[in-house]
Amino acid sequence: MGKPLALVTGAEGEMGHLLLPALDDRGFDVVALDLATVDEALARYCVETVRASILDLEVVRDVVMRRRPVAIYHLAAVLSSKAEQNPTLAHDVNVQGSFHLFRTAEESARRERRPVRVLYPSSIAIYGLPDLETKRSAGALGEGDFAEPRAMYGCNKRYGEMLGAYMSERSRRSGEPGIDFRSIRFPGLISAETVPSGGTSDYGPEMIHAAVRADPYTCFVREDTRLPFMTMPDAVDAFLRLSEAPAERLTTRVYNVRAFAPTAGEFRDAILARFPGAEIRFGSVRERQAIVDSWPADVDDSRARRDWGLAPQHDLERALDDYLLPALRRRYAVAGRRSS
Ligand code: AKB
Repeated sequence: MGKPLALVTGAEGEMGHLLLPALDDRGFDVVALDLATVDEALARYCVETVRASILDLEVVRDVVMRRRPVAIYHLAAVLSSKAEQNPTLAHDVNVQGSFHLFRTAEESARRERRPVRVLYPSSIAIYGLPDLETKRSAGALGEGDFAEPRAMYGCNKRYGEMLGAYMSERSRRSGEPGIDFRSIRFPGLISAETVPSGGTSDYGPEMIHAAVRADPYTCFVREDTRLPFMTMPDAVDAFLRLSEAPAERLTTRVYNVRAFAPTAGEFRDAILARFPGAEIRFGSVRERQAIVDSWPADVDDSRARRDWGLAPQHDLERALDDYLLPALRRRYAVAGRRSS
């Protein structure tokens, strides 16, 4: 029997950089699909790379039907800040693209007579707090609290969650193979491999990358803004744990995860403790501030811990000292040597 095959859409994005090697390590053949050319360093983990948009419906269908993946990690998305600027594109990619992919995965499942596991990164953006007072008093939100998004990306992701859960349940009831949909609402993610773009939790990673590069940084949210975060290795570990969990252990198809929840000011203080000369200012940008003000200060991840053993390794201190700063110092020292 050949190796199981996983398809990763949006593979060249932030999560793909750690997910592809992790899937390879776990014995998967990996097919990567992305709008951009997949980086050579990543392509070596793949049996095929496909340069296409998730909206190239024929190409997506061809890849799924030809490669017959047992698992699909659907990472392709337009993130929250970009989605507010371009809601039509966000709807096309996040809603139409997902709908078509899920339908094609279902078609493949029926043909192969076995389910296709669909792993879907959702987001804290699906929450919608009406005002700051409610955000402060609500504390850590459970999966069912305030799930009424106030911005485009959150609306798109909430629909994706509901669509996936609906399709899974429908095939379970009918006894026909279909998609086995599993989703994580990720908090802000911080990677040493990549700098994010298009998101609204980006201020956290941007501040850290800027400090290591010795660049001044103006943070686009207020100092008292609080959001949950997680490092990318912990996020990938969570995704793989959920993917591998026996179905009978799962009590929902959509889980919260988190690792630490600092204010932007606490981020700055942790960075200043390590880089006393770092120049970090605050200059809140109204549209982006409104987005994060509607997101929760924290989420309750107890269901993920109980059902499939969520166990993030990095709190903020360990994220900086054990993962981000050593890797970023190496990365920017190498970049500095290359450009000098
Ligand atoms: C974004 O800021 O849009 C993402 C997210 C929290 O889903 N990082």
